[in-house]
Amino acid sequence: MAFETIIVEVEDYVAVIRLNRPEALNALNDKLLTELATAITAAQANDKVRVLVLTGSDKAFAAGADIKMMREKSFTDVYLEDLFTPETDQITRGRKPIIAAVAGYALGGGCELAMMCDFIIAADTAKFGQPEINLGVMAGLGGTQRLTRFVGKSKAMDMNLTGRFMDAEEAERAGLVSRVVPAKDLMKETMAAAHKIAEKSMITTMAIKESVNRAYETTLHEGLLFERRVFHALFATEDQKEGMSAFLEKRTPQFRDR
Ligand code: DAK
Repeated sequence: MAFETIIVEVEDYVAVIRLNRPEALNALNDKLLTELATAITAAQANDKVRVLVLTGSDKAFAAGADIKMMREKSFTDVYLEDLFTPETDQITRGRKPIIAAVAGYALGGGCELAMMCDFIIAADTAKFGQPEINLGVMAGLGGTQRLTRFVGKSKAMDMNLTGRFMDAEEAERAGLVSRVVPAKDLMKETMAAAHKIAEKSMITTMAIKESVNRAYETTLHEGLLFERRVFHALFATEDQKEGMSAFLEKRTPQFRDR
């Protein structure tokens, strides 16, 4: 598939999707989000893909939604268009894991896009922020919701109200990113994580993704119940027998997604 604003490569069961609007620091516009949603949906449906990686450039993962595109829009425009909603619904709907590999700026919609992924690996150059307040608006794709769940109320308020940027070290301390790596190693480390996940049983991978995400949608009691039932269900798979047998026989498991 030919895209203009993203680059997609599939290799060794990992789809790498790179945002590619360097002239605007990968700012998100209709075209980019439509292409991204299309690419992610295709990767989710592709048997040759087990894990997705979303990344940007050394300078910017994405510097937010495209301000030029938004400047002249009215309430009626954004409300009736439901700008970005169908695309982001599509991006977050998939069952295979998506890792965000973030270097440089991840601001506004860029930070929110990274948070739509299952986890974030940050280069030591990464800078996260919700600076929409400086534009006379506020976050609209999760910056007051997902960010609050990740880093807590105090820091989410701080980020959204002051518009300040958080560096990678602070982001790791706050629980926004899973790890920080030197910028030159970002893709090597991210691909190593992706390949490690790609080796597992995809049934288990999907079950884990579903179960962790459930923690954000329900009470602890209901979440624990859900986790237990999914755990029980995995004993119906061949991969459970294979994984446990391989451990006891001191060999590498051969998962078959069955
Ligand atoms: N949009 C459009 N162009 C952008 C951009 C953006 N968000 N960010 C950067 N650019 C462009 C700059 O205009 C510049 O273009 P030229 O002047 O060269 O033509 C080029 O990228 C390089 O940027 P700078 O010259 O500014 O580069 P610096 O290194 O000096 O500064 C920076 C980098 C990232 C600190 C700075 O560019 C910056 O502050 N950018 C804006 C960051 C920002 O405010 N982000 C939040 C955008 S608002 C919605 C839900 C959510 C949203 C929208 C709708 N709905 C549900 C409907 C989200 C909103 C946002 O994200």
